[in-house]
Amino acid sequence: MTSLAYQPSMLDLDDERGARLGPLTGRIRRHELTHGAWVDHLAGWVRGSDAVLRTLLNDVRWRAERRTMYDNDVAVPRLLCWYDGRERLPHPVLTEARNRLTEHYLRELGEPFVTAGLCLYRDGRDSVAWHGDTRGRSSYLDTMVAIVSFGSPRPLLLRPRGGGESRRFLLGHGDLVVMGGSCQRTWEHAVPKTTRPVGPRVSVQFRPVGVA
Ligand SMILES: O=C(O)CCC(=O)C(=O)O
Repeated sequence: MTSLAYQPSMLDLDDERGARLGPLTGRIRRHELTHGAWVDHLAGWVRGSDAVLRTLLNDVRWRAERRTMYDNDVAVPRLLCWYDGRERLPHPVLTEARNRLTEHYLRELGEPFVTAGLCLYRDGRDSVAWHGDTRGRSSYLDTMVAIVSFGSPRPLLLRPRGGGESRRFLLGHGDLVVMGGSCQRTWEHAVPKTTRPVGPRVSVQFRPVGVA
């Protein structure tokens, strides 16, 4: 799957050493939000991310889903693939990322990251509407959702439930964000559609068991 709009990362162009992760400690920056929510952000955590994108586009068994909206059956505007923690992830750097995130956050989170939800935004028409990941334990407990992004950057917007100043993180090319604390219950997030020409972006979300 290719796109004329896709611009490779300048950081990745001359990277011949394959995909690898940079350090987290001392590099990842915490943004405190309201109501006990926070977002950690680290740009370019995965080096060599364009090669990972190519593997994900070619090897993942992407699934189109449909949902009912106002009595109509509509296509979900992105492709999906879910790993429940038992299957091998589609690129070894994802397994390493999950291990490194678990190691880094274990004291604060109290449990490992296990599941991986993959979403493919094929172009600017794909999107996800405002929501919190509130299925499961995240509806009543603080938790974390870590997102590693590959491909063309798209903005992840966050806004407090009930109103207030929103935040924007442009995510692609190996960037990492971790939404933590009460973020899934007290804030919402979205990736809006855009009319700008953008290539594919894959979002990989790591979550603890029972959080969705
Ligand atoms: O594209 C992203 O990184 C956000 C994905 C997301 O919010 C979700 O799948 O729940």
